Amino acid sequence: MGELQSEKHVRYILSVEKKKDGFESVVIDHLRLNGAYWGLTTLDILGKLDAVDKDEVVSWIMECQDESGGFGGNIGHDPHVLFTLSAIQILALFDKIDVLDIEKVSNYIANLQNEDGSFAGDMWGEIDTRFSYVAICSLALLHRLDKINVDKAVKYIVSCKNLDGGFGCTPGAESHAGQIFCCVGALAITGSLHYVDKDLLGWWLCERQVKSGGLNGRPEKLPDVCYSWWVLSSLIIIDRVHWIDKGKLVNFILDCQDKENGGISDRPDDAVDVFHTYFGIAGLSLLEYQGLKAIDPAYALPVEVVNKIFLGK
Ligand code: GRG
Ligand code: ZN
Repeated sequence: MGELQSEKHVRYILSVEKKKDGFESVVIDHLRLNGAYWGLTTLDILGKLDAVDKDEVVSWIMECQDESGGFGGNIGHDPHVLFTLSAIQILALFDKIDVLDIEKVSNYIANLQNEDGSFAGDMWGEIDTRFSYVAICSLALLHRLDKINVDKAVKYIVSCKNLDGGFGCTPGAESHAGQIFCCVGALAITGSLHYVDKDLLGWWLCERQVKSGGLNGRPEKLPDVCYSWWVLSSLIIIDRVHWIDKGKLVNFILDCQDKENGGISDRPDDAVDVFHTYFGIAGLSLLEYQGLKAIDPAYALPVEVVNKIFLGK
């Protein structure tokens, strides 16, 4: 178990897939925009964002923008709202949102809203509450929520609420911790948390903690470090985080570290990846582990970044 191996995790993120020496080349070759967001946000939580070349990352991001205004996962890739949020989040980390043509990006996102309030992920039209969250979070960060019908967006999310208090990807779909994060996060951002039955949902979420201290995403499933983000952020937003054993969860996450080469895996002794390294460290930040910057549970960005955007300081 032991302590958080912060320095090793920084080195791991900077050299993912080994043999590559620069973070940027790794991002460009392997991880694309989502990966860049996971890696860079983790570095920021660890206080090491200055280890990367900001200008290089920003110009690469801008090359991922399609003429529609949306962003692709890499240069020349088709635009999708998921990558568009990652682009906005990374620019927010670097305090560079002003390089965007905000009108163009926000029009791209707003055009993905359907008549019933739901959102498509891209021009192909798949609908999922993940895309509702991503669209709402993106537009909020751009101060452009007025571009969409927020009431309808909220109504659609509420229509995905289940009798167990959780939320699914579409109306009637099973509750899953990942979708719950998306729905609760979007409701928090739009000031609509009164639609959540906090005790009922809090009960479902705290039951995700298993004997080892880790959290699973649904009943009867294995624990996985990524749910330290999806479940914990939701519990914090609805003010029920004291319903789980935080100490045991900290130990579970620390147990998933590669103590030699850095990185965090989904569960003890599995192979590490950048995705779970992010969720482990972001989870520890939510658990107020010492030495980590605080992360905002709804925007999935450091609190200081969110404060700068909304409070100007
Ligand atoms: C900015 C943090 C952030 C997110 C952007 C992409 C997104 C919005 C949210 C994704 C939410 C989601 C659905 C997460 C779940 C991911 C996951 C681990 C799925 C695995 O599900 P199963 O059923 O695995 O394959 P289990 O754990 O149930 O066995
Ligand atoms: Zn996982």
